[in-house]
Amino acid sequence: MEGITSTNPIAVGDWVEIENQTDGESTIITRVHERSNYINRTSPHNRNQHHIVAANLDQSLLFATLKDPKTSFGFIDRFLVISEAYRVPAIIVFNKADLYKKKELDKFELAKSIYEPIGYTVKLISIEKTIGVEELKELLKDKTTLLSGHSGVGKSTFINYIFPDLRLKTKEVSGWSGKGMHTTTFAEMFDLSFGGKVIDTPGIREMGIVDVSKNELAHYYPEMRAVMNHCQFNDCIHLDEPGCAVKEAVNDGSIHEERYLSYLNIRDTIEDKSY
Ligand SMILES: Nc1nc2c(ncn2[C@@H]2O[C@H](COP(=O)(O)OP(=O)(O)OP(=O)(O)O)[C@@H](O)[C@H]2O)c(=O)[nH]1
Ligand SMILES: [Mg+2]
Ligand SMILES: [Zn+2]
Repeated sequence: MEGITSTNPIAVGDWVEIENQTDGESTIITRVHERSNYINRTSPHNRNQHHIVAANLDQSLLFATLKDPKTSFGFIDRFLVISEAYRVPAIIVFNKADLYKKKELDKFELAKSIYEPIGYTVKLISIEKTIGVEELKELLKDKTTLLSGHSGVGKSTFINYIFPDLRLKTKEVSGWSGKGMHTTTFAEMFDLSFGGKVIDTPGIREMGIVDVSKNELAHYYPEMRAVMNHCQFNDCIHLDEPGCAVKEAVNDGSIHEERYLSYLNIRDTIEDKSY
């Protein structure tokens, strides 16, 4: 894609070949093996650059919280679109259950009712109170897993739970903004003693979508993908075309309205380049 460059030609998770230099001190990377997949997003510093978050992933755990800080469904949807686009299965984990009152628990139930029927696993955990964390740990076995989410949602706290000797830096969510300061500053991969690898990453504020055009966005909503071949026009973009199966499904409630609204929202934020 013209004008777009990657800020990191090598990402965590890449398999590389190295060569020791004759000086006996330095090592150079001579080759990066082809990636089975990767997650790419716009660089937080420059919209025209992209940043490969990680490569060769079996799954991603999206850490979300409904309190301190709040993760919006819009953010979750952007993350899911990216995961679909790069074919990385995503699991949504709501952490800090110990802080949830009725309002947050209702919100969690709503999330479950939106995301589970369309194929995503949704979990409620509290690392603080050790609720649900053992089961989550089991999901990591023999897989390479990316941990993602806003800053302050507990990604490093989860890694510390798995590796008690590691003592990664974690930090209280800063009070004034409700958003955590970024405590983890670079992506790092850890080998699990029971098989598999897990990658801790710095918190993300915005999931900038690259490599997805306006017109293919609906393909990355599994529930839309499932019905869109019944649209009257095969170039239907599900806005207000006649005979649109997606709109029909939204009207009869089989596609959740929140998801359709997020589709419209995300669609608006995608710039059409040379597609
Ligand atoms: N109440 C509560 N606090 C938690 C829980 N899990 C983590 N925290 C706290 O949340 C704060 C942020 O946790 P971190 O693990 O640093 O968050 P992070 O996602 O790694 O943040 P970045 O590295 O900035 O992306 C810390 O003060 C943790 O102790 C939980 O289950 N309940
Ligand atoms: Mg961290
Ligand atoms: Zn349609």
